[in-house]
Amino acid sequence: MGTTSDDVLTGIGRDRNGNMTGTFGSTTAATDEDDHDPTTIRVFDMALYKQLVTSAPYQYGDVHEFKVCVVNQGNAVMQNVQITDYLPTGYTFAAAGNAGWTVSGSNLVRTIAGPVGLCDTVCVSLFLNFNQTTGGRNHWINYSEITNMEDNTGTPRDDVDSTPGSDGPDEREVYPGGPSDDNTTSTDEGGEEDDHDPAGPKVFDLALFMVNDTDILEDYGDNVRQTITVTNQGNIPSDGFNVTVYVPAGYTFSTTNNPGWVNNGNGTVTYVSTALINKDRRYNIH
Ligand SMILES: [Ca+2]
Ligand SMILES: [Ca+2]
Ligand SMILES: [Ca+2]
Ligand SMILES: [Ca+2]
Repeated sequence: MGTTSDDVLTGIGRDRNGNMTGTFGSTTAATDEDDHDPTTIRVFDMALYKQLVTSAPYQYGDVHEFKVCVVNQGNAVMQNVQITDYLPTGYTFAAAGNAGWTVSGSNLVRTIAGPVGLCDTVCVSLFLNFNQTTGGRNHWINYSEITNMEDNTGTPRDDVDSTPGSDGPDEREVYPGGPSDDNTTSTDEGGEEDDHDPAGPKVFDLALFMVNDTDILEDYGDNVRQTITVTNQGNIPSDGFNVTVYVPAGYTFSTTNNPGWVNNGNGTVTYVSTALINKDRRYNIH
């Protein structure tokens, strides 16, 4: 269907006895018998996967390269496949290397002109600045999705097993490294969908701050309590940490009031914790 011999009535073929049939001089193939005309449905099915090209170790301020790929899984040549990148809190649009991408509100958009042939995969790069945030599981998970597509006549088409631009909750439940990451074989329309995929780094980042709980001292020799808070600003859990405090002149370490702390005898004291601190959570040491 759709080829030069589709609907042609003068095709040259052979009958059951092997004799030539049809009109000589026709440009159609010898196997195109005039009693046989194909009918088929047109299937529009694009999928998308996304990967972080830049490898660890990561530092805030780095530029990260992502690769976004669209895959033609249908039986029609497609064109003008529009990709939307849902920029998360921890990334900003890099100044260089992003020809073809445009800013659209808080998102980034790029159209792959194509044509994207049957079974073809077309990939484009996206460069983003990796920034520090206050922390959180999703701050560096960067999702992309197909938001529009056309067939080769320029007609916008719906997808057989996904909804362009849906950006649904189940699509957002797919995480880099998870079981549905880079999955282009899903047919779960309304679920995780094959047109939507994440990429991002694993970020391990613990922050510490210390406050005085005692504002006014009555006498020399009084106890001063200082609370230390350790915050997980990354996007993976921390299952243990050590804190060492340099005790300044003017203070002495109180062994009785500091269970869990060890006096190292060199002017420092150390607290060893095996506490699990999940993403975006904090742990107080009193
Ligand atoms: Ca599909
Ligand atoms: Ca699809
Ligand atoms: Ca991915
Ligand atoms: Ca979708």
